[in-house]
Amino acid sequence: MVTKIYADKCTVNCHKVLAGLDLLEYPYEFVSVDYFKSEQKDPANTRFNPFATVPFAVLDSGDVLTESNAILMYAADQQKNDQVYPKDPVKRAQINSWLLWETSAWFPSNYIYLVEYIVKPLLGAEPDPAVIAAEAPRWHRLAKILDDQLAKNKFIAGEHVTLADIAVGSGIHLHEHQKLPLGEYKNLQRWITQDMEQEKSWTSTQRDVDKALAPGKFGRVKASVNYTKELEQPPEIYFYDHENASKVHEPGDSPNEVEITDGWPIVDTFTLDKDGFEVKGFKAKFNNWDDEGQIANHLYPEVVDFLKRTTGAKRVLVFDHTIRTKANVNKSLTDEKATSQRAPVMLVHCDYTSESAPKRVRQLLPNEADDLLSRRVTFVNVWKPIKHIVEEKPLAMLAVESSPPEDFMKLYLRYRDRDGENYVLKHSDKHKWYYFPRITPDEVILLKTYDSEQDGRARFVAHTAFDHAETENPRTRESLEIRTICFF
Ligand SMILES: N[C@@H](CCC(=O)N[C@@H](CS)C(=O)NCC(=O)O)C(=O)O
Repeated sequence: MVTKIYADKCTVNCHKVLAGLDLLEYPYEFVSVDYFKSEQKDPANTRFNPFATVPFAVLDSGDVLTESNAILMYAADQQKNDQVYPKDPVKRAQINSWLLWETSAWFPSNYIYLVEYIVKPLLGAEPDPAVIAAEAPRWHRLAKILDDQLAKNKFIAGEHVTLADIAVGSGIHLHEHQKLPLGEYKNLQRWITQDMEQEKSWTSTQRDVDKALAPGKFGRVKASVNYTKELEQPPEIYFYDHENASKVHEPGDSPNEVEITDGWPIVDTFTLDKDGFEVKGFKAKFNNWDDEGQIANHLYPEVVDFLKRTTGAKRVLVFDHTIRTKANVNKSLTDEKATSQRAPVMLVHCDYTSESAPKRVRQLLPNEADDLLSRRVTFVNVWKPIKHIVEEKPLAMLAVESSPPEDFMKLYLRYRDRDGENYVLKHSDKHKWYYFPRITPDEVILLKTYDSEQDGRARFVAHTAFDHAETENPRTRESLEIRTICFF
């Protein structure tokens, strides 16, 4: 039996535990307790936790832990994580001091802002300015203490994130909506908005908090994306020097402003069959991104297993990948050499056409192609951030129901030894776009670029990177795209 965590993902102390367990990579089973329906008071839950609070943990021994910080301390010890919760007695006592301060002083003060500015409006009541005015002097005293500490180090207890950061950060996880006056506390502000909010464990668990308590945080962004004009001369790209290269109709000659909707609140509704894209958790064991040569040997087999499990395909062939890292931001799309290393593609396109996909199967598996093509075949890209969350140039997907076949045009790719085909798209006001801001390296976007079935399933999903800085001074997008063929 595995540890069971009873929690409501949106509350402060539950977010604290879920972010901390993710950071510690501690395995657990999640049991939902709806805080706003007061399920923590149900006898089914109070038989474990008589305090009638969430979170609480039921360990495999049957023992129960009812304090969020105690759950994290226990998990850190189980994982023997000396960085997140050091064994050194002094360092540990210092972290414990911050954990106790958080419970006794910091959380109660921030909780008042949370109740006034978030919980009351959600329940249809008005915030009471007198309550905030009464709390403000204490809050400022506490914020100053924390700000001074964060002037010394990147994180509360040094250069690495520890349980102290997870616990202290959780009290202000909705700082904008809590209307916390962070402005004068520059170190505190830097720590929460950059260092903590760039931590993948924090970011991935924060989404459920935002969804429940700060729905306004999700929204739409406007961005210009590069469509292609429908001209008599079809669009082409040459990947080598050729006399015609200068005379072609280049794709991407029709930039248009579009609205792109944050897909996180409805992430579970997207499926490969219905939408042609979906987001899944995928913690690859391989993470040696600086040694590209290792990707095929070590990561491809993980991807094959993962796709068999998620799509039900009998066989999966990984045939190519593209890594986009800092080192190749300035590489042009038509760079002939090292085509596996490129900058994000700022062009609305789909990687295969109804002709080029089967052709690719024949090129890759000539002896088996007839048999394989007699059954269902899909091309699926596995797209994932590497190293850190995406802070700029996210990937946007075009909803299939809003992009009929008439909007797709063939783009001819001229290579020295062969011709290829992509689809590019002409603009339409009906297009509906989605993206997944701040997606983490432990998640993947599965993107279908071809399906042989023509029974109404999504077949071709157009997509593009677009300019949208998520964070101040964003880190360059570093991502990996693995191209696969799934055989059913
Ligand atoms: N000391 C507990 C406090 C937990 C706590 O206050 N939980 C809140 C949600 S964040 C709760 O369940 N309150 C019970 C209630 O309001 O009925 C811990 O840190 O785990």
